[in-house]
Amino acid sequence: MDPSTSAPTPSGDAKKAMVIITIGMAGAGKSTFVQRMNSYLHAKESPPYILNLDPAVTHVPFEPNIDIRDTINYQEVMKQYNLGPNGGILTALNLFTTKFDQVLNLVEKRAETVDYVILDTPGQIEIFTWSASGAIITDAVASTLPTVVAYIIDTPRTTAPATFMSNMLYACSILYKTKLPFILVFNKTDVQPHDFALEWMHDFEAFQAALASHSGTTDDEGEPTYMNSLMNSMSLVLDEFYQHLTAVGVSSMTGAGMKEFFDAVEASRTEYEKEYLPELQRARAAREKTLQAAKEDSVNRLMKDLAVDRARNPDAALADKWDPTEEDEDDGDDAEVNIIDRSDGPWPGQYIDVTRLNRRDDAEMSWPRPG
Ligand SMILES: Nc1nc2c(ncn2[C@@H]2O[C@H](COP(=O)(O)OP(=O)(O)O)[C@@H](O)[C@H]2O)c(=O)[nH]1
Ligand SMILES: [Mg+2]
Repeated sequence: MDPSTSAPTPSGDAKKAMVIITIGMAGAGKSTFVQRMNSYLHAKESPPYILNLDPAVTHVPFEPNIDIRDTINYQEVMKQYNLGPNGGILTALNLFTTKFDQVLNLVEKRAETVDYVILDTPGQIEIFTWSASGAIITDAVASTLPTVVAYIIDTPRTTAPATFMSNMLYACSILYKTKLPFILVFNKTDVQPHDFALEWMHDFEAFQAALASHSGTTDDEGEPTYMNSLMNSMSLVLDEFYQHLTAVGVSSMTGAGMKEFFDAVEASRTEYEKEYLPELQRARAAREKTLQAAKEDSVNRLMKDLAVDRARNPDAALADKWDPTEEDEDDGDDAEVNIIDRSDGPWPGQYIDVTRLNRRDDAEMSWPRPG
């Protein structure tokens, strides 16, 4: 084995699988990119473990190991909650998030045998900028395994400076929300090379020049429009954001740039371990400390109340004892398990009864909960 790949991580275990979360606008090419990663990794004899989190997709170009569509019927969700497509996707994902501990359990088990776990997500980017389920999913995944966000950009459709900026602002808000290592993936370079984007990112004056040369940037008197001045100022703000990013150009169609992408992913592993992980551990320790203090405080108060109560009512206290003959009322409703790991079937995609399969693991089901 290559000694560099078996180097222990700071936590002391063997090298862990890396999670790649693809995020981006609808049509940017997330699913095609996931398929490209899939075939690239298959060629390297390191097949990834793939999760499809898009409940509304009718066809995915790859065979996911876990598919939200096996658990949640998005059409049914729209009907039942009287929602349109956007609300339907969001609600479907929220429902799926309630089962995410089971998903994570399956992922964690597979993480010992695969090098990469890949998440394909729906195009509703709001999920990752403000919805609870997006944050729960990214936090849960990232507190379990080294994680990187691959932000997919439709390069041919982002050549207008204003579109470019709005796409970068989305990326920016996801970066600051997740705080995870982040790779900008300029996709579709077979149609449009991404050098213009790199130039704009490295040189804000070049971006401002591009902005000024676009029509509609000056008003009737030749003064810059409000939008134009706003974007000029924002390009300065984004300059700081660009410092923290890696950008690669790929074509999911031809496979160009995939090696550079995976080099960036490996570099993110170090960033995750050096920056994200210590921060996570600090936050976790602080949370545990306050939780412990709160627990002790409430136990103390309870004991005090109880003592006062018993002193006041000695007769009642005598009768107030646990009765061992009383029925044990366990409704057992947590036993329901319906996340399907397709790769456990004799052949991919075959339905299997995981209810029985996973029961025995329920006892050890535990994952660190975020926030
Ligand atoms: N030319 C070209 N088209 C692409 C590339 N990647 C994706 N597409 C096309 O872009 C469209 C949207 O892709 P899809 O993967 O479904 O996007 P998603 O909504 O982000 O999952 C499809 O028609 C793809 O064939 C690429 O690298 N080059
Ligand atoms: Mg897709």
